[in-house]
Amino acid sequence: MKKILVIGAFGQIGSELVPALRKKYGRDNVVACGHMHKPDESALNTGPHDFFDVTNKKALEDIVDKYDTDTIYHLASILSAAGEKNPQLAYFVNNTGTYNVLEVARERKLERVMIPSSIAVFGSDTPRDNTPNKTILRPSTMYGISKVHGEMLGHYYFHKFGVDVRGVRFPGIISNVAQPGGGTTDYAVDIFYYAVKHKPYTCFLKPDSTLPMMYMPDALKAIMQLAEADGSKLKHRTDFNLSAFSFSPAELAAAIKAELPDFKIDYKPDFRQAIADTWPRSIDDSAARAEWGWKPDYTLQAMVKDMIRELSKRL
Ligand code: AKB
Repeated sequence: MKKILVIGAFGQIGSELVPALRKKYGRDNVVACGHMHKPDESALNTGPHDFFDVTNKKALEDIVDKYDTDTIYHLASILSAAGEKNPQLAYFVNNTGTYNVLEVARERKLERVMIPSSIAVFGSDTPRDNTPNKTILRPSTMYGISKVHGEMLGHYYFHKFGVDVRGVRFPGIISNVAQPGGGTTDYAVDIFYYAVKHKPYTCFLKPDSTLPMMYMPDALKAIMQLAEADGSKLKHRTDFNLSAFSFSPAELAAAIKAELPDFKIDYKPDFRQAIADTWPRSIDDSAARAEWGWKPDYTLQAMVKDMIRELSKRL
């Protein structure tokens, strides 16, 4: 039976990935590990959990041994906007954390390591429409640089040491459970919290700033499907482009207005606009589709309806 360690388990993706993994592999086989995010008691009572700092290699080794780990999902990362406020911290946490995970996986001969990447690997030299899998990677943020580093290091550990490292380049992720923290795409989650409370929303990106996005159930499906994919069929490893839908703030606002006609939005772009301006508008994910059968379930309209339904129940 698999013994899975999720690092960064109480962040935006981890908060929903842990329950999904527990459903599939059993409650006691998935250990939720946090450091900076401290969840409430109800989240802790759902299964095994621990706290440690992934930049401390000895602490990581101890946790991997303690839980007899064979698979790691390494989600701990400082995102694009937060990383631009403290690039030194983003460099340290993102690069050292990934290096430690790969080193421990090599030394302990772990079965698999999942390290998500991001559309932040792309930069202003990259084609912005239908961005290919293999293209120019010259990001403008420390977060993007650390994700390029993670992809390349993962590739190196696979070819040099046989560590089975896999990863997808996530677009902005929209979810109704945990809120993201410090990303350029966070507006696409925040906006729903205002809309269902019938409050006007001020968006930090321009109305026509189109970015690729995805609903959380598709993001979970992608990472779990890639983890289970037949390795012999994978030509890529750590850098699969993924696409679901793209929209601008104005298009998202219109889709919300179709459900909640009193919703109002205005725009006050800040430093995050310069980051968004270097990211793709749409993504070519044909490699993921061909190599492991990726296909998203949610359209923009289906995501908007579901977000409003779920948040209205809770808020
Ligand atoms: C961010 O905005 O930094 C993240 C990402 C696209 O990786 N959501």
